[in-house]
This record gives sequence, structure tokens and C-alpha cells, in this order.
Amino acid sequence: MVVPSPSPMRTKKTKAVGIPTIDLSTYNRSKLAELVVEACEEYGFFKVVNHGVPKEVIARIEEEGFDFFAKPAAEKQRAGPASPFGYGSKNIGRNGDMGELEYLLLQSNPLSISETSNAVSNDPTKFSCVVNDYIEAVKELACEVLDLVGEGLWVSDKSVFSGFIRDVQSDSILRLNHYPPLVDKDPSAKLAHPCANNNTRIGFGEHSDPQILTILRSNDVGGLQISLYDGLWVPVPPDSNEFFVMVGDVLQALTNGRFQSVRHRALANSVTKPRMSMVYFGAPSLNAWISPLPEMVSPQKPSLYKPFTWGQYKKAAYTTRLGDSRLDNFKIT
Ligand code: GA4
Repeated sequence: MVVPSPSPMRTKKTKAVGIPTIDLSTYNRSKLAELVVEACEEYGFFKVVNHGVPKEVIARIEEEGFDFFAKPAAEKQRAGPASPFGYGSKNIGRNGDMGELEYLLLQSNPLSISETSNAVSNDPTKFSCVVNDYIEAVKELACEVLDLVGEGLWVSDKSVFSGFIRDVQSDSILRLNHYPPLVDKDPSAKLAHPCANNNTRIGFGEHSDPQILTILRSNDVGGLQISLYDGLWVPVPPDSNEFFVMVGDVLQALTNGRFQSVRHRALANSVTKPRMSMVYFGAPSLNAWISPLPEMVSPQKPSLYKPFTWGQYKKAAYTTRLGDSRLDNFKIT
């Protein structure tokens, strides 16, 4: 069921609407598929409810995350730097982007998780289990959404999208972002409000995600904003019980631009409570070829993008700045 949210947004057709909310437990399959496609086309972003991820799986990883970020800086640094995986603070990527956050980047395969776990937790076995359980659950959710995309777009192989992230070599990752509050322990810090302008303290700057599909969950502290076609930033009310789904660049390429990856950012304006988001990025394997699906191409809608492997795209992405439109470099001119 699509429920309009209380905060109105404007679409490319500039009608005021709410953030699309899709209840995965209602409707029949074909109606659900239609709603998912509609949300991906209009916004590249939606919320899913009745998603099937068990509450305990979410609660356990949230607890592990908060425990880790509560550790002294020197201890956290031992799990860094985050290139390619581990703990990072303020620096984002390799080209000088910065944000008001600290984070943990984890590769989604159990072997790599257990390696990182040793530096992250005093109980690495427990940490690995908790992270693996969460990844398995959100991966299922991502695959379910992608199968609905396949059905709604009437492509011949309905599991073509989910197949990329079901691949055992899938390069999917999990990111835990921790945005400390303005006032941590010292209440006098309130006087020095570090917001640059308009109370906008950038936690994670504007960007689109390079992968296929992103599944984001946060605690009940706001900060996520999405950018719509008219450049308006729309705050997304937090909902710790539900997940937000975002179209990534690779899904834009596969659908030949019918879906567009959503530009988003996170503000770190919370005064007393930290924000923590847990973000799963569903990606193909490094050697998977990406090009617009034949069903998305026609004489009226010729292919917009050159074929590339995910490995090539990822490598190119790491040479860009966070806010760059990376897919433009792969456009057929
Ligand atoms: C955005 C999505 C994911 O968080 C991420 C980010 C990555 C990083 O933080 O190292 C990137 C960014 C993200 C896109 C362009 C490059 C790479 C920082 C950056 C400037 C882990 C990812 O895969 O791409």
C-alpha cells in the first residue's frame, strides 16, 4: 500500500506528494511490482514496511555498532584505516571529501568480516555472527525488491537484477555511519554551534550510490535528505522500524536511465543524540558486465551507456569526488 507521508515533496512533475511507502505484505505480486517500479521511476527512493527483517537482527547490530563507536579513539583507530575496509573518521574516499562522521566499512563476505571483526570487537565471533545475520537479512530484502523490479519492468529474466547480488562473488558492502551529536559530553559546547550556514552541518555530503540498490536503516534521529529533480532537499523523517531503498548508478545504467539514482546527503545536526545508520550496498561481482538490458533499449530509446564491468566502474568512482555524477563518464555521446 502506498501511504503518503506527512512532509510533502515535489516530483519531476512538480506535484506535491509524500515519500512513497510500500507495504510488502499487502496487494498481489503484480500490483506490488507496479508500485516498486513507479517509486523507482519517480524518486529512486522509497520506504518499505513489513520488510521481513527480524527486529532482533536489527537490534543486535545496532548494539554492536554503538558499543564500537563508544570506544576510545585509539582503540577504534586499530580497526582502520577504512581502505578498503575498517574504521574511518571524517575522511570520505580518497580525494579529500570530509564529513562530520565516523564509520565502519565491511565487505559482505563472511571471511572478510571475520578478519575485520578481530580489530573491531572484544568478541569477534559474536560480532561476525551479528553482522552476517544482518547482511543475509537485508540482502534478501534487496533481492525481493529487485525481483519486483524485474517483474514490474516485464524483463524476460525476472531475476536478472537480484542475480547480480546473489552472485557469491558479489562486491556488496555494509557501512555503519555514526554521526556524533553537537553536544557530546560537554554542555558548554552548545555555545559554539559548528553549523556552517542555515544550521546545516554536513555529516555525509551529496552523492549518489554507485552500486545497484541501497538498503538503509537508521536509529530514530533524523538527518537523511534526498534531492529531487528541482534541486530541493527533502528531509526524510527517520523510522527505526523500517528500511529505505535507494536506486544506485548501476540500476540506472541497467534500466537505460528509466530509473535514476537518487542524490542524497546526511546532515549531522542532532544536538544531543547520535545518529547511526546501517547501510547495505548491493553490488555485482567485480567482473560482471553492466549495460542497459535489451528490453530497455529501442530505436526510440537507444542505449545511453557504454558497457562496463562493475570493477571498472568502481575503480573510476574512486577517482571522483563524492558529489560528482559518475555515470556521465560512461555515457554514449
Ligand atoms: C558512496 C556509497 C558508499 O558509502 C561508498 C562510498 C565510497 C567511500 O566512502 O569510500 C565513495 C563514495 C561511495 C562514492 C565515490 C567515491 C567512493 C567515496 C568517494 C568519494 C562506500 C561507495 O561505494 O561509494
